[in-house]
Amino acid sequence: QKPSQRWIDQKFSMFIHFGLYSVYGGVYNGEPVRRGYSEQIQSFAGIFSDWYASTAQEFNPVKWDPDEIVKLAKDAGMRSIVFTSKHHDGFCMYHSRHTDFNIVDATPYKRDLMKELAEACRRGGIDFSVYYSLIDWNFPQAYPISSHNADPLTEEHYRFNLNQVEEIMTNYGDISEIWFDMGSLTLSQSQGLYELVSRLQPQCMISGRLGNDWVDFAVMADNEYPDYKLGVPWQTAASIFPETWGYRSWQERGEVQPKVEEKIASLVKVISRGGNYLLNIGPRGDGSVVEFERDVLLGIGKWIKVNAEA
Ligand code: JFZ
Repeated sequence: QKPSQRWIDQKFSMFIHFGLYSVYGGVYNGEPVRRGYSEQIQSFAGIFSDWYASTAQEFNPVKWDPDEIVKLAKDAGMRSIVFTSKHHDGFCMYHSRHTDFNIVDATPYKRDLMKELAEACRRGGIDFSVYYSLIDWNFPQAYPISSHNADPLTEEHYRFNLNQVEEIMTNYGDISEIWFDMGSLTLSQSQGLYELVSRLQPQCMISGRLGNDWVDFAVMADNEYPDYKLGVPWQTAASIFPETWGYRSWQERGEVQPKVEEKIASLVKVISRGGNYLLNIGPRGDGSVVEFERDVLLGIGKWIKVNAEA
């Protein structure tokens, strides 16, 4: 069953970084935070956990429209969406039973946004996948905001992750891949998570970041690709600008067309070497898609229609 041929055939997918950090948009106390990725603003701006958590009361993404997102992905020529179920801040974009720090219980929005996206993908005929951070700055035993993101998971934190991965793998239909990120795991922790996912969803492709060789595909950074034939399927993940994945309000974006050409070149390079290209968008805190990012995606889709579709 694995590697999933369906996954290998996706070729081009949408990554979405959307979470509580999107409300900040890379700004804290009225100042742009220039260090680090904007999705990690809590860490890079040194925001106290209780202050950061209280931002949830302002998180009301009423402009988020999952069917529009799916339409954008399809117009771009993408065949799946990988969504941040939980990033390092620990905020869950789905209704978790294992913490209140989630979009249903902690925000005025009160809706399971991830479930609505999964359903929109299904309606639109594209695959749905999740990103899941193994580190969690909101979890009491998780060494919150360590200067290095690689502290080992305690037994209790590991159990918490297992519980959350179980609910994600159970309540959101078919999941094409799970993009585990960061965190140092022992051999048996990597194996435990791998076996849990495989038991619940045998077809689900598991990302290289789970570690200890318990992986189904390797992950490369943008403009990286293996220069020899890998023994495993692989994917290249890229953001529109390398400085951030989450929304950054003060990003200098420039012209759309050169960016379209840059990303088409990456896409062609990756696909022609047998990889999958995963290109990110970072919606605003109100749920709207940044026009520049939308236009880049539509530009790529137009090129694919003219040049690559049989
Ligand atoms: C990780 C996260 O820390 C980051 O916030 C974002 O979610 C990104 C997609 O994943 O950061 C990485 C980790 C490794 C690489 C790039 C970004 N890498 O190997 O090139």
